[in-house]
Amino acid sequence: MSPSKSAVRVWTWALLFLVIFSTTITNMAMSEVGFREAAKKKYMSEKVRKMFYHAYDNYMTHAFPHDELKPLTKTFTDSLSELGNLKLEHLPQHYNGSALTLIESLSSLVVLGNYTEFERAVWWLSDNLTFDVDARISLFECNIRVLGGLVSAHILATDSTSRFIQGTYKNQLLNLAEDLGQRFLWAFDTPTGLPYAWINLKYGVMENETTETSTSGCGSLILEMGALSRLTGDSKYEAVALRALRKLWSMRSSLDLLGTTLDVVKGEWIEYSSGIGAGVDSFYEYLIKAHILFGREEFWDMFHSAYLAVQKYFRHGPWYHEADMRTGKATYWQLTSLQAFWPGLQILVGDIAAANSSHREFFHVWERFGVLPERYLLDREMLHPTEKYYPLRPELAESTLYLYQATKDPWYMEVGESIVNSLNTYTKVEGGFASVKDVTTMQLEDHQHSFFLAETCKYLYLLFDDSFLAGKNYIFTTEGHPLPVRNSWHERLPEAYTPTNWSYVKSENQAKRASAMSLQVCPDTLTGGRNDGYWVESACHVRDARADHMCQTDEECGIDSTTCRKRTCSMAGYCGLWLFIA
Ligand code: DMJ
Repeated sequence: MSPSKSAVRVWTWALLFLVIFSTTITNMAMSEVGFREAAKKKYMSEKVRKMFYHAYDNYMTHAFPHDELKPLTKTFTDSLSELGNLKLEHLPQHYNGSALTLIESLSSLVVLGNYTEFERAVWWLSDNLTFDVDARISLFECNIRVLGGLVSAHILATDSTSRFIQGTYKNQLLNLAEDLGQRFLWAFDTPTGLPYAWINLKYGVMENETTETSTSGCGSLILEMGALSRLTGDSKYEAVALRALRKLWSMRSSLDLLGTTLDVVKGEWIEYSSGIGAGVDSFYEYLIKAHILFGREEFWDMFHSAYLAVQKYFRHGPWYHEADMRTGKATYWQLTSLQAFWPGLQILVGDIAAANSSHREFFHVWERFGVLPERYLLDREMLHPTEKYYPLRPELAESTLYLYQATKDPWYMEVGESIVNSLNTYTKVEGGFASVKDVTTMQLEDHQHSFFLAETCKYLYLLFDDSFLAGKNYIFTTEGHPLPVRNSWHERLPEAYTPTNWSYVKSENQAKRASAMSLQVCPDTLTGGRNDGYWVESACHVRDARADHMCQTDEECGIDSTTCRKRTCSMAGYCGLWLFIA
């Protein structure tokens, strides 16, 4: 062998060794990272599990079967009655609660894998719960918390893969849900079809009842009422909710904006200013989620127009202010804690960049105060003088979960960890978890809201342990109750929802684990009916009409996905994104 040949052979072996060595080191490092990440998830999910049970056990000990726990005094409040009414002027004399927190905990118990307690709760509710009670309730709150809690739990109890109740469960939760749904129908008996905001569960709409409601009050009923119809085979629940939603949508302005409050008898707006927070938030959420759950294009069309209008008139960088629905002019420059759900919604439509940037801002505010204040005045850079509270709301945790599911960026787990630590530091007391009255002093208030168990704990747990989502496609109601996306509930499954359409869902296994939030549901309409795997990043993004990006008119350029502004066609025939960066 010539010296040069042997030198080549030595170098080849040396190179081979180097490649194998570095691959082994990289693999070891990667499995080390993977191992650490898995250990962290385990540790954090256990921490959240303990939080849930601290809240739950204290409720069961000191408050059950009343509605919610007062954790500081270890007593209870029958808060389903008049929930959402700050004036509390109609408090009933003979109402002793409806076990609201237990109903709200049902789906969380399943997410945590505690079937024994779930089953115990189901039997207790089956034997004891009645809606024939003299209590004035908010249609919106009772729908999302009670009807949603019961319908979701019924589905979980009858799921073919469920390990419990099989055979012995005789649809008791569904019967209760139907009884409640029947009572809800009283609210819809108006000349417009828009429902009253308040009904008495025993007597229906009371004399001289207010005719004022909110956009979310009449526009966020379709998931629960629709699910009730699909489950019972009785279409009337879905029909009234759909009629109300259509009426509401018909009241939009020429800018595709809606107000915040309206009169259900006159069918006229009362408050013309609106945003994406209180009084409106879940209206947007239910349009896209109804599209996902029922596959109806009508919901997508409403959502798409409404979403574009929000991005156009409310959005200011990563923030969202309020605007007058008639003019689109900004009214209030405020961050409200409820707005923090928006990045989660943006994940469902694939607007990841926008979701990420808003989520970061909300998290900065959380970090600054330790929790998220109810209202922060953006223009004056100060807290709202009276709304400095944090009632254990879930919205930031919710968006964090959606962003993590969509990106798998471990940074979102750090955000989750920080939220968990704040909750334990500032709000945990011996008798449960207490709301924060004032974020500047961290003074507490004697109230553990039921959504802390239905949503806050659930979203945080799923962030660190998503085994509940494996092999299933769930959509979460605005109160965090899971509803499965079923072919049989779809008039037509949105094309983009089919995993094979998504080039990045590579293996069978991945496809099975993909959930609505990680798939980002962009209907096929956005792709112009094409089926070539072309992926639109954002619901706000209108695809350039010409594949080569050359254009003749501005109309052919569509809308940019991150700024949501129209692109312009340059003299040379290129769509001018650069114009907006400048
Ligand atoms: C919950 O009841 C629901 O998320 C609702 O849509 C908004 N408010 C609370 C939680 O903050």
